[in-house]
Amino acid sequence: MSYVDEVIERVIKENPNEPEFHQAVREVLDSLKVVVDANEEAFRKDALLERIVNPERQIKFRVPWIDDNGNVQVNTGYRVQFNSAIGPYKGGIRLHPSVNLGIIKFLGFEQIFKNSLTGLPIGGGKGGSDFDPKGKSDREIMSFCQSFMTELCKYIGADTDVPAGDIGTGAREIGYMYGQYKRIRGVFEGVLTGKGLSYGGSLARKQATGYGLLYIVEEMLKCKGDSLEGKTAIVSGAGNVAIYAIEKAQQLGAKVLTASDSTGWVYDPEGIDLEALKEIKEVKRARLTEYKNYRPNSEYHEGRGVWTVKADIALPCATQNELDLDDAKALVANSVKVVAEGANMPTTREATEYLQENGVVFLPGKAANAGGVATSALEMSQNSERLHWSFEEVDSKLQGIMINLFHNIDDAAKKYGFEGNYVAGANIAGFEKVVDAMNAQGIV
Ligand code: NDP
Ligand code: 2IT
Repeated sequence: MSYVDEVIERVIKENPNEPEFHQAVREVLDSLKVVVDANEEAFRKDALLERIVNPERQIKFRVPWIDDNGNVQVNTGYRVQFNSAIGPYKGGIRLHPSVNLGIIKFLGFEQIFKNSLTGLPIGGGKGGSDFDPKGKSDREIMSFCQSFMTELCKYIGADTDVPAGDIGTGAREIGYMYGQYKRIRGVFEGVLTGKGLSYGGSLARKQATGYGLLYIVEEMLKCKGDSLEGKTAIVSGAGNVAIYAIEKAQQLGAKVLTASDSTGWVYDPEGIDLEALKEIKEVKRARLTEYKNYRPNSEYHEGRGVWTVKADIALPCATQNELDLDDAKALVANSVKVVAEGANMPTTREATEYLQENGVVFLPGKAANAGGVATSALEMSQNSERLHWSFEEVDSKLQGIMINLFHNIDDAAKKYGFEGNYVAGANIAGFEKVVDAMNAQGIV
């Protein structure tokens, strides 16, 4: 059995009931086979892959908080500090009832290679809780965030581990967490990113993941003599990533036909009304059913269905495994040209392979959504030098990072004989830098 297959087998055996983690490890290690096979003896001797798939540290803790009725609620908190070879652990905090250790480990594992691809000095980590922010009052959100940070603050710091937003964690939650960190630790430092602009946040961080997604798609198209101008796009999700992906797609001349949330999706033949979407989601924190009140000619559908709409470009921006084989078949039948992942692992393995086999350009999340964490690293830089950069400065750095990232994964794919396979290119390019740093630092 090859070294890669041996390690995959061990991961499955030693981490039972963590299917998303197995899926992420399998996808990365399978595409590393060509690199690992060429170095098998050295890697095996150093147990390099075993060290890559085992987090440096995983923290699980109780989060008690008091609801508006005076009852005590208890949730579980997690922080997985996966790999610090190239910098302090960096990655978001997910607040969603589906969160468990396996989900946080899959996200933390992906984050190692994504952060490496940004070219910036950030290691991989992720955290979260099974707390559900939906329907909670501001006071309840604050109560949870303060309790969560009371424990988490023992393990993080501007030079050790810097969390940020993810599903269910936006500017409001980051603010409450930051306040509690500062109160307990007594230091005003860049320990979280995605902060408000009045206390150390970076301009363009809010937009960065969605904007970065479109910058990489535009660069890929440019290399084929094409552009986003005049294209149609379908987007899933209606959160931070989806909203700013739609905004940039529209700015670059594309027409976005859909958005979705966990209850349903909207189809707007005239193109999504972004101001309406922002008001519904960012201001009112309401459901997409409201969209029809703003756009009577749009359609609202319960459940899933975004991927049945015909378009040139599909941008999954909601959650993991939201685009499966049947969806991929529908997209191919509708002649989709590009699928680029704004979310983390939104496309199942079977769907990814089907798309690639049918000539669809596929940009994996660890490359395509890296603009968010890259801009978080820019926020860290600004915090360190106690300065603020202008929106234009941050945005142009983000654009440069995404363009470089595209060429990096494109070159890696070509170098190893997988031209046009950006899954292989991203995994290989991300891995090479981490391995180099790990080798240089000895067996730690
Ligand atoms: P938000 O919480 O802002 O938005 C998430 C969106 O996805 C919401 O519209 C939500 O619907 C929908 N959604 C969440 N879970 C499900 C589900 N189980 N089924 C269907 N729809 C769902 O999160 P973000 O926009 O920040 O994150 C979206 C994705 O992008 C995640 O995969 C995240 O890991 C990834 N990502 C985020 C980055 C960031 O900077 N924020 C950076 C890189 C990746 P509803 O409102 O009904 O819950
Ligand atoms: O998945 C991700 O890259 C994020 N949620 C952003 C992480 C960060 O540190 O900004």
